[in-house]
Amino acid sequence: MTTTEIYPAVEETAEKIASMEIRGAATIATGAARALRTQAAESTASEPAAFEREMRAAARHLLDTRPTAVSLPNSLRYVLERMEGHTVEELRVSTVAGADEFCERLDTAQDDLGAVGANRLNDGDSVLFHCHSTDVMSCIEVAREQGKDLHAIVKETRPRKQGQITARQLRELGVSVTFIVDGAAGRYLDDADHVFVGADSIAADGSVVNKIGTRSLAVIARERDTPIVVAAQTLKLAPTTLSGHSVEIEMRDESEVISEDDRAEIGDIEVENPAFDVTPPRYVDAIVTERGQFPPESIVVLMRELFGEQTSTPWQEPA
Ligand code: RUB
Repeated sequence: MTTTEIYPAVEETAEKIASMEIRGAATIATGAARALRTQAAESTASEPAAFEREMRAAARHLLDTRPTAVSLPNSLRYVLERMEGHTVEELRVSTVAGADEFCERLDTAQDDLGAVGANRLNDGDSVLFHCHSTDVMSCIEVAREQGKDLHAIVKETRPRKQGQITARQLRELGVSVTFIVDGAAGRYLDDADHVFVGADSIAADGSVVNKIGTRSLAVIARERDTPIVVAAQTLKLAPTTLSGHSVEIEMRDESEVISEDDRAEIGDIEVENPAFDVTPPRYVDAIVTERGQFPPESIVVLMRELFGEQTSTPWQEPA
């Protein structure tokens, strides 16, 4: 194979991420790390430079799939920064080890985060959920292990209805579920003790980028004094926002919102499908991470500690 070709495992993972068969920021990050691992393990490159070029090309291919989830570049960065050695074999071993280490750390981080988030929940509490987040589910899982009885109000989360995944997993954890359409959130917030949401990216000013609808939910939750908790591993911190960059909001296909037939029947309309929105820090009570919980305004301190001021782009070809 030529040095710029993408291996089938990488191609397949990229397609699954783009089509959302692999979805949710943490799962996207693990999927990408595993794809790099497979490519490293199976590479037939005979020269170290060719191996490195292949790995960078694979990372760039994965990077282009979903622009908002910062866990994706953070995962690629973690693996590629650990690729080192003078021979193909050394490069292979270090890259595979980097990918394995990334997936293990992510698992541990999610468990640790779950323990912090569970501390916010009391026996008998009602929690309102938006979309589906594995970081949020980890909090609920730990709370259930602690024997806390919980009730869930689950928003459908149009257009892809990931609320159904949340509802199913909550039932598996023994949580009673009231399933509602998105527009009913205001009414049901009166019954909720907390709102729990995940994040795809968190900016240096504490703004939370998450599934579309999070912002309006946070605004009405604030109006009712219902605390809104964001469960997000530090993998979701977007280091480029430290230097003034903003997080790109992914626009998805209009077919997720309306069928071609319905659209034709309505007449000439413009359809837009932003996948995510930005919730300003003033609407967020706490960001729960594996390093403890933080008021959103202080997340920048953690970001500097973890990433420093410089963000590397190891997938780019050296000049
Ligand atoms: C999913 C979504 C989730 C975050 C966090 O969006 O917005 O809340 O990704 O998930 P999509 P996790 O379905 O478009 O990927 O906690 O699992 O990383």
